[in-house]
Amino acid sequence: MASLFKDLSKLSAYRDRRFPGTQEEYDHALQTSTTLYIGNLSFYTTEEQVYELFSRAGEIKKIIMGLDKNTKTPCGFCFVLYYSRDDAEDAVKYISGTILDDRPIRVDFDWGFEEGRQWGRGRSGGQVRDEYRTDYDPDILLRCGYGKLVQKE
Ligand code: GTA
Repeated sequence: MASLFKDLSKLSAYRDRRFPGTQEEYDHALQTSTTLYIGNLSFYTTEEQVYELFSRAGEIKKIIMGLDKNTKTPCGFCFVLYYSRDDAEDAVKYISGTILDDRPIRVDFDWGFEEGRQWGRGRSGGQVRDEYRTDYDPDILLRCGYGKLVQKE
């Protein structure tokens, strides 16, 4: 069956500024990669839960939990590596938006995991985007954006 993901603009809105190659190489990686980025995870979601959900789309090669670089604890994202591109595409199609631990998770194509990418890049150790959060979040005490606002009050 023809891939539904031929249109590059539909592959991912995210661009990793630390990708070491050209835009063309980045686009090619996104079109062929079997690696997915999963965002908006609860900090309490375990690797076993991720495995249980994502193995519905196909056989998983590896899961890498995203960690806060200071505390070394999960900080709301992970990478799922499949063996097959078709399975990765199915996961984007059918699992993105699924509620896991009360949160709608985001499944995104990724250019490929490399050592170091598991760490949050935010100044506080977690993910960059959590530092900009101003909304209420059920992980309120953990996702630091809102936490910072509360501290200021
Ligand atoms: N495939 O959507 C994604 C994705 N995200 C969000 C993170 N990763 C992703 N991979 C895919 N799709 O390996 C990966 C990263 C890294 C790991 C942790 O997860 O490649 P991070 O979330 O801590 O940092 O990454 P990242 O991704 O480098 O940050 P982001 O969100 O792109 O922000 C980049 C810059 O934009 C920052 O310097 C910040 O100044 C600015 N920024 C981000 N959010 C806001 C905001 N809400 N308002 C204003 N500025 C913002």
